[in-house]
Amino acid sequence: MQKILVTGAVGQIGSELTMVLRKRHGNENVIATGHKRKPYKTLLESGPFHFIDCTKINTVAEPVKRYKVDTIYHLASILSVVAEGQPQLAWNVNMIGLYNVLEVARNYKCRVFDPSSISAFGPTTPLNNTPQDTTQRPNTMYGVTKVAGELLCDYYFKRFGVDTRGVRYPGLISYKTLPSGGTTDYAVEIYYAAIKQRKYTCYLKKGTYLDMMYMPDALKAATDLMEANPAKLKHRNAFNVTAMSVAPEDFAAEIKKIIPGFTMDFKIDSLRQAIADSWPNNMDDTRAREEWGWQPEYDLESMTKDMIENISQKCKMKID
Ligand code: AKB
Repeated sequence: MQKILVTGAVGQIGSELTMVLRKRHGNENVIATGHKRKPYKTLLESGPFHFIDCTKINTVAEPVKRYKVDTIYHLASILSVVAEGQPQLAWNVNMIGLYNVLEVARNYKCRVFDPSSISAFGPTTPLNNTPQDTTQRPNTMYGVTKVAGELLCDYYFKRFGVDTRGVRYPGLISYKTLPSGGTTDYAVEIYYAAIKQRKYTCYLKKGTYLDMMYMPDALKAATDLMEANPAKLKHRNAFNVTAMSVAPEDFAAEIKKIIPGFTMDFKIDSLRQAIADSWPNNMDDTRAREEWGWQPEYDLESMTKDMIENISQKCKMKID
């Protein structure tokens, strides 16, 4: 039986991944950890929860040692917009935090899942059909930490034999936990606004294509990769994975099919637009498909239907 520790368990991915892992491996075998944010009742009551600070190695090592952890899903990270505002904080959390997790993994023989992101690419990367192996010269602090993280994870695998694996996540969309401080957050906001106000003001321009993915697929990517046969992995850190390439007007058109009165206008945020413009329009995820069978289930249409159904229920609002 695996003993798993999840960092960032109160965040957008962590809150859902922890519950999936608990269902699969048993509640007591998945140790959720967070930093400051209060954990949700279900997270807190369904299994062990500890506050840790990834920038302090002892706080990471303590639960790993205590619970004899063998697998770490390291999800604690500062996202792109916050990282541009506070680059020093982003370096600390994203780099020192990862370094500490890798050191603990080396000492206690743990496997590590560490997600990278589309932000690991930059303005000189091919924008369309972005290859798995290509130019990576990001111009944001978040992107710098993600490329460095990919390299560091590869280094720990080659140098110390730590079984590190990762994916480059696109913008993630979920109705359960809101993202915070990312460039792609609009893709979640738009659904809440459509249901609550029937209108949305988008901070990215029409025609800004970005890779996106529905959360159930993002969770599947993490667990499938961690369960993949290592002999088949030619790449490790990190695999391009995508489910759809979408611009704001595509979301609006899909939402309008279910909420015909929905309207969208634009008020461009120059920081977030510049970040989005530096990221790929669509990635080529052939390597993930070939090496560990990656296959997303949701497209824009099925995701939109599911998002609208679930948010309406959550907000107790009827769509007519
Ligand atoms: C962000 O927008 O910062 C994140 C990401 C794409 O990594 N969602």
